[in-house]
Amino acid sequence: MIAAGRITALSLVFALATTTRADGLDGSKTPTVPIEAQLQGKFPIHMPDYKGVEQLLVLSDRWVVVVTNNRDELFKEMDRLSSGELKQAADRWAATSKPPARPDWNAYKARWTLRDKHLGQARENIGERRLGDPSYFNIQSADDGNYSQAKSPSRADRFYMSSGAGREFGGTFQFEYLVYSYLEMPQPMQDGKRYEIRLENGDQVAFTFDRKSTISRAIKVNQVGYLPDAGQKRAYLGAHLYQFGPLDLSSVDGFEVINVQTGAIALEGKVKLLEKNPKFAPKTADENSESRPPMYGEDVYVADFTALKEEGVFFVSVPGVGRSWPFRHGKDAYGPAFFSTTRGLFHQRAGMPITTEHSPWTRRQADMAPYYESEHINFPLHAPVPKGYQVFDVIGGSIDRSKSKPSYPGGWHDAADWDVRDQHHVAVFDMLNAYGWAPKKFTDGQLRIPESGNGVPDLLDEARYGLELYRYSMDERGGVAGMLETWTHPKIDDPSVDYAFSQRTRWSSLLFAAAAAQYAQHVKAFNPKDAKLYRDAAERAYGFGNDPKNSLGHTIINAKKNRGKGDAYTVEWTETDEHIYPYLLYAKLRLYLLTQDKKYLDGVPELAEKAQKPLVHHFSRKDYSPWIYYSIIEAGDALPSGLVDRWRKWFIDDADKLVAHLADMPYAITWPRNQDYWMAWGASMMMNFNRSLIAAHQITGDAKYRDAALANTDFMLGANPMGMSWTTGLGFVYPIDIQHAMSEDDGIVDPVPGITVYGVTGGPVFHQFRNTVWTSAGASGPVDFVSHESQRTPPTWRRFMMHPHVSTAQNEFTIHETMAGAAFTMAVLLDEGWTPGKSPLLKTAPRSPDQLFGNWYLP
Ligand SMILES: [Ca+2]
Repeated sequence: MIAAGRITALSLVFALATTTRADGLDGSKTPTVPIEAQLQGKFPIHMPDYKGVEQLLVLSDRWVVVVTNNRDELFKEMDRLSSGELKQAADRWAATSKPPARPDWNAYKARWTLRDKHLGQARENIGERRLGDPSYFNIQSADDGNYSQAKSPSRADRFYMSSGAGREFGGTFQFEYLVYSYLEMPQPMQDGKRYEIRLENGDQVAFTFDRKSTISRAIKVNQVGYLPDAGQKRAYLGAHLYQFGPLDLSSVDGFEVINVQTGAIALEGKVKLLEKNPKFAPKTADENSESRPPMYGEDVYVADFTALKEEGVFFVSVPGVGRSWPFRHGKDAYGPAFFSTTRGLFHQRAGMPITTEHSPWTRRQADMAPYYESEHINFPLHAPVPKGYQVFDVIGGSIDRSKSKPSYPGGWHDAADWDVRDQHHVAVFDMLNAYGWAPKKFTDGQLRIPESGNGVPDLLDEARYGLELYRYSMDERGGVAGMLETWTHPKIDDPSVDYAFSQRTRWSSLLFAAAAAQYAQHVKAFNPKDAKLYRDAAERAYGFGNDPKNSLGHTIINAKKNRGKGDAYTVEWTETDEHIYPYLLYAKLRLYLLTQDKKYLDGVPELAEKAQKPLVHHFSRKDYSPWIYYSIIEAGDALPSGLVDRWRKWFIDDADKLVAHLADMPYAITWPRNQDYWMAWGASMMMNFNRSLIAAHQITGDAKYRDAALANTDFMLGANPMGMSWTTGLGFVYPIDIQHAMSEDDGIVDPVPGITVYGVTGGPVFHQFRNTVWTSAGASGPVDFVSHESQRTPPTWRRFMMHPHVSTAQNEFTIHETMAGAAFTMAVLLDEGWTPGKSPLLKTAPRSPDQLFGNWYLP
């Protein structure tokens, strides 16, 4: 995770990183492809003809959104107002920002000073306000008699969105800001007819309104697919029109589910209203429900197609609205998503480059060698970090260059940048548990990774890679480090920073021991030698962690202010037994399960009593804490039945509590309806809730738990108010310009697939957008461009704005907070016998930029 403080430095880094690389690792020659033909069949997704208009979003036969981007005209006008100074500054910065040139910092500053001086006036001068004025638009049709004479919309509004960083004009625009013109058609469009919308400035878009080819963004489906035995299969209908309120769908009647290959109607049904403009439930009994905020700003309708039996690729077609994105319906629906999300981890591998042999998304190896030592402590996950503790000050202030190891292939880069930390073991445990429940599903060659073909299921290979760095960090005592980090957020190839391991601690060693033991248990059947290597490592790490002599006790950690460049200071901390219990419990259980040696179970019942429980703060749904206690159930035959029963009950109770939320939530997810807070940093990543649900399903066999996990998954893959798939590369409308250095630097517009971003936070629109786009500075003070107050407070579940640098809480991700839960879910939902050989995945290339619909997402 990257803290907010790095933003200025990062913006600069990204501004610099746009040159073509000689070594071919920037993707500049990577071909792009359109959406797979097999997903479109007889009903290719209709692409309008654009002239000057950037995108058209159809909502229904009554409402469309014309998206425009006026940066060229705006830049020209600002330049004119600045008497040519702006272009000079922007050109100068563009020319000097890339090495080996010396950056012209005056030009860097002047671009933004001049922008801030003239932007407000320039927006007035180019007539941007007119983009919310009905008379600015003319709608005509050659084949719909209602529009034989050009008509203006009956109502219109304009709305602002960010589609990411502004990279042209020397970065003058921090945002690629888009104007969404909401237009109400004076008469409903007719099925199969062609329409043309002309803007007063001559821009235009022509399109067909057809319920079998025109995507309606108001129809929200899981854009990946549905399993035939899912207990509930839903498309949701609804949209929020800001000052005009919820999209009116009251006249909608039936829907059809159509097979794209045969063209046949596989299922028909009625669209039903679930709830009009739902609000959050009261937080307390005495709170008035009317005073609670709207959840989505939509009237939520549902097209329920649970009865669909036929397998294939389908879409939902709704007369008067349009059609959905295509989706798979079949036992193998999640195969491609398993491939992408697990390979998302592969793309994060530390200590190696990603080359064209394994992916079109390539990067060099991050420059981290050698690995030094430091006094940094990667504190126990369940305990608070000491007040005032600054990782960068500690590493910068205590790095010991007298001890070092060469670079080594192992571990995953955490997020947008390059550090590696053992919080990531949740991904290891997730994969190993999914494997342990259904070993036959996972085979060698499934993932197109360097270890494909080694005889070991690729899923186990990826889990091993996550562990290798920690095995490598093991010292002569058996102690294992918990983190590899430097003192700043550097570029991938910055030779001026040094990386260092954190201290070997009892808990990091025990955590590794648990994971290494579980890996050894599963790999034994394929590679006994590797199983022994990992068993030995697990036992040594356990020996270190189980020995109180290795406690840090009361310790004084050296640091220096300003990331190691300032005054020296110290931080004190005391390790207690409570810090060790959960990890000791875990290591004992996993070593028993590996070796069947009952000595490891000594003291387990007492430890299970004393150790911090799963999900209890600072444990959360984003970590491995449930897996510690799930191991008690796995070792149940050798433990007191009361203890085992208690933990079975814990999982069932937790899952029941989650399942109970489903009925309350119009968009079905296991989120409490009264919670409109604490949604950030992966908290609203609903697939993180699937660990408890799938565990309860394993324990009881009751399908309701798996169905709840499927509902969460539907929501994360597009069946949500914004119609967004929150995982890159999955579905059609996923975030494009995210906080991920590799995706920004590889020269490919389509981001690295398999990354689930934080997404909706419930928080406000980031201040740079408010201060530049909602309000622009003008010669005589700030000019407000927001057309209606409703735009300043989007409904809570619509609070996401795409940008790679300035909105970290929404656009970044981490291995443990978001990626692990997605990879786990897809692995659990994978069908036995799935291989990428049955799909074109091995040849997957980035999508063509015009088909990256997440650039134009639904507000
Ligand atoms: Ca393999």
